Amino acid sequence: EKDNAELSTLPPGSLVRFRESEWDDNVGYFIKKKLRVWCRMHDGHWESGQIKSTAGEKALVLLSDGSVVTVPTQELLPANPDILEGVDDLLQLSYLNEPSVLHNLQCRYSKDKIYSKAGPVLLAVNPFKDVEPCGNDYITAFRQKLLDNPHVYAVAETAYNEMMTAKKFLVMICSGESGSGKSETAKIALQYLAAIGGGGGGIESEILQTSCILEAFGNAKTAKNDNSSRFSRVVQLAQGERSFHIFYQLCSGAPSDLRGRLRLKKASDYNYLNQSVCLEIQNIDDAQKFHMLMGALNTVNICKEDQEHAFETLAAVLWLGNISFLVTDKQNHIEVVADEAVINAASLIGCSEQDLILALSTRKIQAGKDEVTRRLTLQQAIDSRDALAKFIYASLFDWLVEKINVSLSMGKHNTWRSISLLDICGFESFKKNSFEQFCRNYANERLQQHVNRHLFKLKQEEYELEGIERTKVDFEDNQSCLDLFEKKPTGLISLLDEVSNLPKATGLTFATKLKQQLNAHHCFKVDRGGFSIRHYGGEVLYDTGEFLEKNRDSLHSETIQLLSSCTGELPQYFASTLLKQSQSPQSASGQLAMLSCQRESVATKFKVQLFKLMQHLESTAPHFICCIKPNSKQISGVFEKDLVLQQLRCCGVIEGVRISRSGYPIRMTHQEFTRKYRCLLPENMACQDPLSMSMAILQQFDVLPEMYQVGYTKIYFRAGLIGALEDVRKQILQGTPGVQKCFRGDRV
Ligand code: AOV
Repeated sequence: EKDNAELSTLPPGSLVRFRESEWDDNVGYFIKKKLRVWCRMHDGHWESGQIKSTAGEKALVLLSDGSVVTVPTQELLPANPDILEGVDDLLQLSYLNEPSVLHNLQCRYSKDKIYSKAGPVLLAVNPFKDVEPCGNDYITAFRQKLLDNPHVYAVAETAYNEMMTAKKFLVMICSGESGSGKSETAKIALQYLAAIGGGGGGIESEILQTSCILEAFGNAKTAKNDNSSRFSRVVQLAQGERSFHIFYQLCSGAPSDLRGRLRLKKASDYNYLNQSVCLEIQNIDDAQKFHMLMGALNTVNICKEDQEHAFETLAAVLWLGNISFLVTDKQNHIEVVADEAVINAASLIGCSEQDLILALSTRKIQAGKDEVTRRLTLQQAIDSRDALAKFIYASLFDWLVEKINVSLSMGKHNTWRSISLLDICGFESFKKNSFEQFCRNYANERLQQHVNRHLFKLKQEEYELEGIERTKVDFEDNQSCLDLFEKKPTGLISLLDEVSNLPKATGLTFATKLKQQLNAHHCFKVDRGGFSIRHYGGEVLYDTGEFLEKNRDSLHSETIQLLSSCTGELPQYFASTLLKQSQSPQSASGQLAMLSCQRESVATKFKVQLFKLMQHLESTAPHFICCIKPNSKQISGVFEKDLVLQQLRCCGVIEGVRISRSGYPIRMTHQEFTRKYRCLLPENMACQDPLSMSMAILQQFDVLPEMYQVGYTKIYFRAGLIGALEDVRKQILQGTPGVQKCFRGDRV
């Protein structure tokens, strides 16, 4: 009940009678004591200040810029003492509210400290320039434990040790939004692991070179990231974006004999590339990148013949995109224009022009017992051409990964130990969200559950190990949002598949179906032109407009048949792999027919892959790295608080921190605690073992037992306690007379 002036004259016992409610972040203590605060301004941003006086529900606050404002007390949150400014681990903060967390990260970022910890999670704020020291010297320093600051190397080192000692399967999970630095972070981790685990047999450079290859084939320029890991982008591009780098690299870097064999033109001559009016990336030389790629393919031992096959396949995709159609009747039926695009595409995949034309313009349909051939309409033909191009490209990518894996594992033993690096697409919310965001956000919802459950488990295990009372650690599980997606037959994915199978259905049909079935679900709402979902990272509005087209996989038996009859080595291989994946015991032609009707929708395929990934993750010990994008301009030195806060919520950092702080968020070893606070004890008491001394300090201050737990090696506190002890310590160190007097033992 006393203000600062009285505080210093009271003896410790009566001075601090800790009550839980007083330590709540939002009420009481910090206002009464006029401590430093965060003050929420009209526009929602937080300013730091000091309470000057209070009257009822209002406080007069002196802001750090010298101005004074009157604010409702519910707009105030406690700020941390100076001593905690820029700490390595957010959990060391006495107050873990959002402005404090943001301030800490910004403080570190301004000093080029891009890595911080949030308990077991490493936070990496994208510097958009080279900052944190990397390279061999630092690898050695982390290996020899000479450095222990938060760093990707430290996470990789812990994971490596765990793998070697506990013989475990490990995974390092990089999450974060597009352009936040996941791939770069994964590469830094890979660099460390390759250096310490390569064994000097040359595999290090092979492994590192794989990034160059995978990026060429798997990455593209987007509005958010010049080098974004992407999919499905072969046939459709948004303004200002590019398709996969490899196409541009090939077009500008292929030597003339290869150009001749592939009948290659400039990138601007291909429809799949020129539609977005963006053919180059600033400061990137595609031709030079092509030479680096050739070097990488050689290092990884992809033979010349296979390289040639891959380039042929890429050129075939480009030529397929140039195939055009002529509408011949009122029903919109088409004929294929037999121009150089058809000639070149057919020759590159190894089929006759006539077969390619037939596959792209007709479809066989079962009418009773008979099979009739129907001509395709313009839209059907475009879909069928694009589906073929997408299938060929996706298969090429899988084939390449397989080749790399075979090459890297050549002559090496299979082992029971592994570290996986997961570089997952992050949670996304744009003004307009479609099927892609639907899939991404669903995957993130699953991953988030994995993270939360793991952090929760870690917390429980730690309490048990320390032998302290079992404390109920609550956390918000997102199972009901996952049910919204996965439930059969009334979850979003089942309903989407059901409607996608109706030939005449539109986005509106889908929206109506959802309204009928899901309106009662608390995470779901029918909303402007679509629906919205309450994700753990915030509400996202989805536009149902293109959902059905994107979900259908319109690869038909004609196209599969065409590929399997091709003489080109890769097209044939792609078709046979597809057939092998189908479990049907029928003849090849029977299988083809079955396959085209049985092919799963994109959403279902995605769900199956996600389940496989989750299964793998369940069996591995995870290490989490959460990447954060400090600004949307992709430049260094700018820290936009709102953007960062949004990501901290989306990455689940705030929730993770909440889990870690529920129960007793602050922990210190007894040694650390007594080293810091023994000055609070009268001299004659400061001579015991650390555990007893910790207890003595707490008793001296009459701290209520429910505010702390004493473990075998550590002491755990409820939020806010350290902030108060710190205030008293500061006064003692500053020699405030009343306090000194008290601590000399003159108890009242
Ligand atoms: P992402 O993986 O999270 O996006 P990237 O790893 O591609 O993001 O990073 C985007 C860009 O940020 C890089 O091209 C670098 O310019 C810069 N960058 C990121 N991390 C660092 C770092 N540690 N040091 C220096 N620069 C960095 V996506 O793949 O779009 O979801 O799909």
